[in-house]
Amino acid sequence: MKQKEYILIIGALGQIGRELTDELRERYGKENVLAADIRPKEDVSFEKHPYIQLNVMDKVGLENLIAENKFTQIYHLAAMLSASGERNPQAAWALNMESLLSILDLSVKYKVEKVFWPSSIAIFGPDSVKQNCPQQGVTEPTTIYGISKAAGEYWCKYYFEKHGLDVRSVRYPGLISYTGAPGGGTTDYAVDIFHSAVKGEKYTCFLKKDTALPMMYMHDAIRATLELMEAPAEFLSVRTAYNLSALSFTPKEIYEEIAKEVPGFEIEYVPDFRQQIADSWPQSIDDSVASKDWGWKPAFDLEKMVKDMLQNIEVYP
Ligand code: VAH
Repeated sequence: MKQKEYILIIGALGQIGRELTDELRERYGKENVLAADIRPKEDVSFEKHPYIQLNVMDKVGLENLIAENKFTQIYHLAAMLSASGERNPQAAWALNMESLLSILDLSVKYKVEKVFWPSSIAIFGPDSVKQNCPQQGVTEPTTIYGISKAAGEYWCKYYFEKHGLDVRSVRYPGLISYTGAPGGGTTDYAVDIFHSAVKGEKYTCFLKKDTALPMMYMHDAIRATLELMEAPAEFLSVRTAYNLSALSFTPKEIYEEIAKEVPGFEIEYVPDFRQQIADSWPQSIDDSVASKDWGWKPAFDLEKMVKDMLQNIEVYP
């Protein structure tokens, strides 16, 4: 008799974690998904039950939690993103790498059946193919975030090959969602812009208007994650991380799409240090291997995403 799923999601209050927790609870039952994040319980709105405060860098606490619970799956999302990571490189490397190694080790030790860990198109760099960047090719990331994700991919492949751990990963593009305030990512201008639009404010964009980047609506990202995790292991030919793609647009293009729905909305472009990060990344991604291996296909184009975002966005002060 197969054991019932019991899932731990670390970083449950982050941009991906919020929506992934809700979707996992829909599919596996509220009580079978333990949401964990560094924030204390009293800070947490209670639809995230059951919830536990967890510092993923506390190795003893993390091992006690995993040893005491027979988790069948662990989703490890906690990380410092590209822009924040450049402000604090050592802390970004420590969080992004040490926590992953702890999770990989403990998942083998306590026989966790499946592990998910997010990589990013940030593993690519200035010498990578710019258009339809392939699954395999030049990476050479230039941010600590990208370096940690590239290294993490090889650790995941190592634990799959040496220990048989079924750890799976995707290279998320920039993700856009209406839950939660914009974070420390270079692509988060594409979230921030909606908050300005709905508040009737002029948006000051920190990237140049023609900076095309790979992007994806969070609904697509969550579905991709679960389709990968539920795919039969024998279908999977990639054990670093799958390229994932949906959209590619510039600040000017998303501004114009929003302005169709929000007459009078204005923008100005004042590039900062994040322009250099954006310029180091591909403009679009080839995800044909994900499509071939596990049938990936995005559902949201730019127009459909903009309409859905404006209908649902939670305005943050
Ligand atoms: C960032 N949102 O901007 C993340 C993402 C492709 C970028 O990984 O750092």
